[in-house]
Amino acid sequence: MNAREARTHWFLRDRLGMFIHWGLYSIPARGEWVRGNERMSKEHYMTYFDEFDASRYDPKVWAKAAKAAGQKYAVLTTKHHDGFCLFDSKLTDFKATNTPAGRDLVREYVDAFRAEGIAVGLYYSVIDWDHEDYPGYGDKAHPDRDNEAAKDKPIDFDRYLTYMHGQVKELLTNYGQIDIMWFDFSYDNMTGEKWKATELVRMIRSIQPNIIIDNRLGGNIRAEEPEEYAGDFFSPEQIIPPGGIVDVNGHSIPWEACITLNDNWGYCSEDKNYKSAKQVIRSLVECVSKNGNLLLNVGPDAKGEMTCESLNVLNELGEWMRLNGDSIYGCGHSQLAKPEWGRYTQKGNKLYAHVFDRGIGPIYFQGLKGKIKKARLLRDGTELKIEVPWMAEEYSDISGGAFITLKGAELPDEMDTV
Ligand code: JFZ
Repeated sequence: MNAREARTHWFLRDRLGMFIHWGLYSIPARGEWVRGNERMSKEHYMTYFDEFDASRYDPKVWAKAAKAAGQKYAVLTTKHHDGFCLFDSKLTDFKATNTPAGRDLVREYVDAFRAEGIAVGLYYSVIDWDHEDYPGYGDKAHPDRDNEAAKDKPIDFDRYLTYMHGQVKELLTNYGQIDIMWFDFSYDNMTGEKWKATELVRMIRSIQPNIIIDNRLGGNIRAEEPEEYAGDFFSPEQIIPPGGIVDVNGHSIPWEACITLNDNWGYCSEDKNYKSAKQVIRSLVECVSKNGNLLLNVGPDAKGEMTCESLNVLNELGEWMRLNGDSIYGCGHSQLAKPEWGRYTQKGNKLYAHVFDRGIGPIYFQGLKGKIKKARLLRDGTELKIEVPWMAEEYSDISGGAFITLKGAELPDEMDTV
């Protein structure tokens, strides 16, 4: 087992996490890019800082929702691109402790999730629209991108790097064991050593030797010998890679699809385009069947509450996970080809058949004739009959397969019958 495999073992077993995007942008409620997208002035944005009171922020409630949903780890935006810190950084005044909230909100998050036995991850944006030494003018991602006044302003990017490294050090020193460091994100020439990434990663691992890091500091995690900063897992966003993620030699590497529940990461009051629990469950199964994880996002509102729609999906997901979690945790890709009626996940010699879609009659398992010791309905343990319907032997194309019969009462769960 190499170092990355040892570090990511728990992560690949746990499979399902909660992503949380929350900050000042939750007040205008037009998504976490609102300051950049609307080229909002600092003065305007400070009106949100002056009113941010987090009055219904109770991360114990979030942690209980995550736990009930079957989520085993979480990742919170400690600082997004806007530069606002939910934690009590000594290196800036632009932080939650200076708002009406007046508390270190990261501390409460870490304590609450850890108390529920959920692994703790910290999202940290290396992009920073607030820091005076972060390049603004001309940068397509920056609110000051076409602000002429910013054009000739000299910046000292090394000062920003000292600040950024210093904040990461604070996050990894002041809150006990941190399980995931989730950086966001490199682009154009702002990548790799531009962030002094090797030095940064060495510092991180010296403080938190077991932490896992995403791949958004740059580098090529798929290479034969990835850079030291290339990360422990690949983070595709809003897509599930059709063939999973493999390295240059075709070996599976750890990955995690991060997916929004509606069409925004940060709270967006008008966005009601929520995915159904059925879509989420089937996407989770798809990830696991391709050796990947699902990091499911919620965007709590200005006061700190998750939306009803999000909580409803998490509830339904949790009910399905309670009965069927054995087909997710510790499971991965099966050598068997994807069946017509759904997907397989596998753990050792146990094959989990996720039946999404079937017509009438028994379910066909290609290539498994004589190889199935027993078959059970996962949700309640009911015995299922393995049988060969009369005449089946006469069809050569099914001669190597086995059939399992579901009786009327065992017919599909709306989400996924396993
Ligand atoms: C980033 C953020 O900009 C976004 O607000 C959110 O936090 C998300 C999880 O991460 O979005 C990205 C980052 C990288 C790419 C696309 C969106 N990319 O490389 O294509």
